Amino acid sequence: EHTIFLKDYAPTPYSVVAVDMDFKITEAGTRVRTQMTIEPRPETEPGTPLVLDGDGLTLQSIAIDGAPLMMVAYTTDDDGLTVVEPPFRRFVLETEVNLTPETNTKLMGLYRSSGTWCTQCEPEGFRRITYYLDRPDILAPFKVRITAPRDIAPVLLSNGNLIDKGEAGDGMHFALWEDPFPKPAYLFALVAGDLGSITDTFTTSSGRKVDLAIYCTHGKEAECLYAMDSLKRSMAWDEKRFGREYDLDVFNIVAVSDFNFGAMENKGLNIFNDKLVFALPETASDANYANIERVIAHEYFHNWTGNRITCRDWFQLCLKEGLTVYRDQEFSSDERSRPVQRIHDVENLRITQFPEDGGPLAHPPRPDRYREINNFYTTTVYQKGSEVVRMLATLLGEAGFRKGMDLYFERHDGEATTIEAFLKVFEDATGTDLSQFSRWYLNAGTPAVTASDSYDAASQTYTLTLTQKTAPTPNQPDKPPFVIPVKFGLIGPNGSPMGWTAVAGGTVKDDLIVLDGDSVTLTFTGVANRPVPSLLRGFSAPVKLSTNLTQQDLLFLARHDSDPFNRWDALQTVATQLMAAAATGSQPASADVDALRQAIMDTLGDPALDHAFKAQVIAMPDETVIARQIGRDVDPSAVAEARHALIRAIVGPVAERVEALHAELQVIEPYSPGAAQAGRRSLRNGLLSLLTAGSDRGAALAEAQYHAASNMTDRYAALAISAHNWTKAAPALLGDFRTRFGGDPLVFDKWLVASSQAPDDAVIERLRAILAAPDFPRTNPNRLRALLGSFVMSNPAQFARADGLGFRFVTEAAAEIDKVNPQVAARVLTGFRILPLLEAGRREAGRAALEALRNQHTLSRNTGDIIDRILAG
Ligand code: HT7
Ligand code: ZN
Repeated sequence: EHTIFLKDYAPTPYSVVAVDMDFKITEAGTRVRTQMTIEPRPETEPGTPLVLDGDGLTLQSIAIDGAPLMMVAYTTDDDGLTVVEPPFRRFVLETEVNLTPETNTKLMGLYRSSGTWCTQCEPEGFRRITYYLDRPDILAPFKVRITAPRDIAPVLLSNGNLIDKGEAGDGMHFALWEDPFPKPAYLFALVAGDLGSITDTFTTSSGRKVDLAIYCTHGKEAECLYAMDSLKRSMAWDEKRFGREYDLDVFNIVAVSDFNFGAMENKGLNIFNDKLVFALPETASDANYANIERVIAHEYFHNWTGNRITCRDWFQLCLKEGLTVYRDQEFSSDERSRPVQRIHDVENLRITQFPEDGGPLAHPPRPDRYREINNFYTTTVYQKGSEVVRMLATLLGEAGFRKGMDLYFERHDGEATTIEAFLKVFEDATGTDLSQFSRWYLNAGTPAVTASDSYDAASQTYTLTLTQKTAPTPNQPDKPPFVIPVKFGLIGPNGSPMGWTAVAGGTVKDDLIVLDGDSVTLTFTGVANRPVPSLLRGFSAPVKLSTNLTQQDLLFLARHDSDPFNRWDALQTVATQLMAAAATGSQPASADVDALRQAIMDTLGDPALDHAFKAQVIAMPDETVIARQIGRDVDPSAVAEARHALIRAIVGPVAERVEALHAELQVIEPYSPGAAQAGRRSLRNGLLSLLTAGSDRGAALAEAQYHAASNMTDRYAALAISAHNWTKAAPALLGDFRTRFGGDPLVFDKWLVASSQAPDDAVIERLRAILAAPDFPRTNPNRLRALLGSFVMSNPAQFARADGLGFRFVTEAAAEIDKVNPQVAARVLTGFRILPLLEAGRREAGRAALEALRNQHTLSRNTGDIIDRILAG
């Protein structure tokens, strides 16, 4: 099937000067009339055909400058419309199509969600609305007229500013929107429906008053207040941190229930998955609140990084996504705790991106080919893309990075540009050569960095050697060395930082080593004692670090490192190593377990550390992280068992103290989603998790907490912990939760997630029954992802069962979902990327399930592409 290559990029022969659209919406269907003012580019030859994209459209009429086109003057097919010989001057092309948004289950283009008409155009949805040059380097100002029945659609929204509205006869009304900022079609949006709203205002630093509104289903208005608060804080932060002001008179957000992604940054009209807007303490957890804040910020920040400056082509996706994730992570760090945010983001990277980068779906943050662009909205483009920007900031320093960003906004405002242009602004602003650095964008794979050290007491010399190596990835057999910023410190025997008088052998500036060759050996002189090195502080590069540090050294770092990230990481490394060893047959020595327990208890007792950080320290490594540590021939059941056994060994002797701490930490003040209270709850629930997995006391405690909880954070934690450990009470608690909240779809998702995490052998049967129930909303992406996505990604022992039942359950479900919504099906199937990691029997069972799916069904390009890449890997 057709592969698109970056090397084939060429501008279109025609540009679009302006777009006027007219939507007539009725229950019977939607008529779309589009007038595009088009002109040939200076280099275009006369007679060059105009080729417009279209997907599933049927042309009703076509005219140029008002004159209908003869049949011979144009052709249409499945991929679009061609005007054979357009005028060789500026002209207006008018087309008309009829859409049936009611039957659009792919949720791309114009569709209906709970009766509301809404759109999703990124990346290639606009061509499902009208014939167009649907690519991000075509920028034009849009005027959009919407006419619809007033009773079913009193709210009519599009991008930009509202310039007119009124009656349109026969119970119809209209609104006219104008977006003065030239934009690519993927940022187009339209909403029409009967919606409630909350409103507010924000005054920008230059005094412009912006009207803010969040639209939602009637009755949900109070649940939008936290989102509104997050929006105002985001707007203020972008002014302060990046000097970026909002540019229109209005900023609207709409929450919809059926959405393929988290949210969409359409110019002036962000559309959100409602799970990232609605929050009340009784129905949303602290994690939900933090996510809402983050995604509201992310979409708002796109106004500058994505909208004002957009991508030249979809290969450049991480130009806007990686950068915008970096910006939202920085926002969350400033609003909450920086170290806690960093740990959270790195954990997420290791659990989601490292497996992608080390498996058959690996691709560079800036890929050079794709078959289906929707399959490249990945954790590599988003999260690794952010890490690459973060490394730039580390290498250039805060001031240098800001200078580069200022130049980026100044030089490229209003353009569709590239990763190369992005790197160039930093080169020009700081005089740094970033040609080797650009490899981070162009190469896939997680570099393995190895550190080894030695100390010579006689000469007071400390030697540190760092090497890097990156394994081959699909289409990229050889990896050149990356520029790896390694932040570091040396710690003396009493736990305080150690200095040196001189260093030779490589580039060291303050606390930064730059590893840019295959290896570097640094010699530090004037080092009074043997230090313990703290390397990759703050996770200064997205690499896998292995060191020759002993467990004792690591636990020393866990106690003494001034870098909170490395304190956390040292302890996690010890736990991961012990669990990986146990899963492959070497039971940990009891002295090692005792030492780890002691370090955990000391951390818990340290009054200088905050609750949220302690919660992260005591959270035991995820099963996927342990599996990666093992590296090959993994038996996920053995991993789950080893993990469980180590938790029992750690907690057993201290269960009473842990239980007392759990009791002590109860929050009695009224609920607030802020970091302080949320941190306290996360520690308390982390303790509950340890107790439930690691002692006989936990199950009853979890049951009691479930019933006594006054907020969703505590209730859901108790439910999820009970389900995950499949306690005696778990089935009854799941039953109670379902009846208690069954009517709220977003809470129903929580029930689905908790249900999918059960470790018992009957879990697949139960999930099958849930999915097969006639009233299961099988067209809603949130429901499907809650059930299948979390099963595939977070229940590896059952998903990768030796008998293949887990694999077949998922492929059979995916075959059905693919007919309705290929994007959702494809994403669920990415869970099969773990196959190469598994022991042979499971690997073959997984492959057989995928092959059966591939051979027995006619699949979408989305799922076909994912399966083929996994099977080839
Ligand atoms: N830029 C947005 C991506 C997105 C999307 C992609 C494919 C299909 C549906 C989609 N909805 C939104 C989201 C973002 O990164 O902010
Ligand atoms: Zn984004």
